Amino acid sequence: MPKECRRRSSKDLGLSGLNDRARSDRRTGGKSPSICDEPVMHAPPIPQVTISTPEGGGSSTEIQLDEPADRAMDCALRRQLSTSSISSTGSSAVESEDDLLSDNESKSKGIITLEHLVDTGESKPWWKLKTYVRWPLNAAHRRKLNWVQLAGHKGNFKAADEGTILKKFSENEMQCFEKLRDDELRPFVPGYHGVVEKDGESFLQMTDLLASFDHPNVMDCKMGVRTYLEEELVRARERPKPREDLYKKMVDVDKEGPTPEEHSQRGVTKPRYMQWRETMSSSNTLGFRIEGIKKHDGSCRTDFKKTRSKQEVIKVFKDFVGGDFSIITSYLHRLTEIRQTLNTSEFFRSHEVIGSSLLFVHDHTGNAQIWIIDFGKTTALPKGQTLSHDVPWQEGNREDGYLWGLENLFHILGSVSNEETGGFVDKKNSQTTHSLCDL
Ligand code: I3P
Repeated sequence: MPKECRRRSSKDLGLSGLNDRARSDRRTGGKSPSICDEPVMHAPPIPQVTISTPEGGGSSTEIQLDEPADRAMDCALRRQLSTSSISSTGSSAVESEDDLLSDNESKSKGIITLEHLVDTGESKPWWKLKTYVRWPLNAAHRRKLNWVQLAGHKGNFKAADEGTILKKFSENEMQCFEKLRDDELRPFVPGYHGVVEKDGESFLQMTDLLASFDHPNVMDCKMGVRTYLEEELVRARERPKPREDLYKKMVDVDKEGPTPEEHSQRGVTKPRYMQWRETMSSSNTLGFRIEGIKKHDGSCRTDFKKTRSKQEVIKVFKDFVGGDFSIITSYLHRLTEIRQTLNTSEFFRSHEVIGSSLLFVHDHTGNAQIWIIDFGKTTALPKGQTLSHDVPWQEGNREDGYLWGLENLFHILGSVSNEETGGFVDKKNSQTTHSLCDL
């Protein structure tokens, strides 16, 4: 079995479900970049943070994998937890610092399984409808199913009323959604419908972004050069907590990853792991990384931890659109809108955006959209302070490299478009995209 089928990791890959045929009836219906061998832009220097940890480590315990009953279940339905935007513990009406900073391995829940909700037509609680099934399903069976694709910390999502999903409550994310209601970015983020209680827990109710798609293809790109909060660094320095689960994840990808000290204590701290992830993937070099892809046929890949170069990223994008380059053009239009809106958004200017993703979704009808998702670690700056989002991070300046990553993403997609169609023209700006390599 290929590795990508056994080990999966991604964050919030899809916000929610694939819809049955009935719902699909409502579906909505010059010169451009060259490909360079080098990263599109030079990465801003990322200060290396080495946190020495006590010999023997802290309280690392093995991550608890939540295996489904049928271990032989089709690999496409399983993936390893990678991340989540926020706490997965408790009902958390008020989020603690621990929740926000999330360096507690108890929050990791291991294998994430796509949970299928069998549409029996009866009104049963969501959890009674949950079942694990093989993919691909035969056509008749598939029509009966909606699934909710869970990612991030296990249990973070639940099915809700048609067209919406529930995400585990996070004070931080809720505040972001409240502010985004009045911000120019509103059309580019999931619709927010408030806080709801279910089974004694609080959730944020959000629009199901996949509801208007028929068998969507979904890609999650985590934005920014930095995926951890500055507070996490400070805390790891003051109270280093080596984690065995992160050590194991590191060794899985690269046996040489841990330092001799980390090997001997079989643990790495959260920021150290996050920095390593950024270096192994394209976060540091391109300002974004591919976290996961789910295709319309149900296949799922999250083995992108070492997808680093521009060429590798281009290859993944080409495969994602399956040769339909008109989809790339649609994505470029949407990215253009997002870029323009970010430039004028008060929310964006006044927030450090960490761990947020762009969710790419398209289907066979040509419907293609991108949304900005996951605000669990997006934090407001002190009043009056703003970020430019495109200058190098230095500890203390809270810059996240978001716009820098967006620019690279834009030019990489432009490269793909150029190969096939001769280029994407950004009509609003009356110019053709150029790779920064060309300039
Ligand atoms: C995870 C990823 C997540 C992070 C999670 C990591 O690694 O970096 O962003 O969650 O920390 O384990 P990977 O992608 O390699 O699986 P947060 O973004 O919430 O911090 P966690 O284990 O503390 O949840």
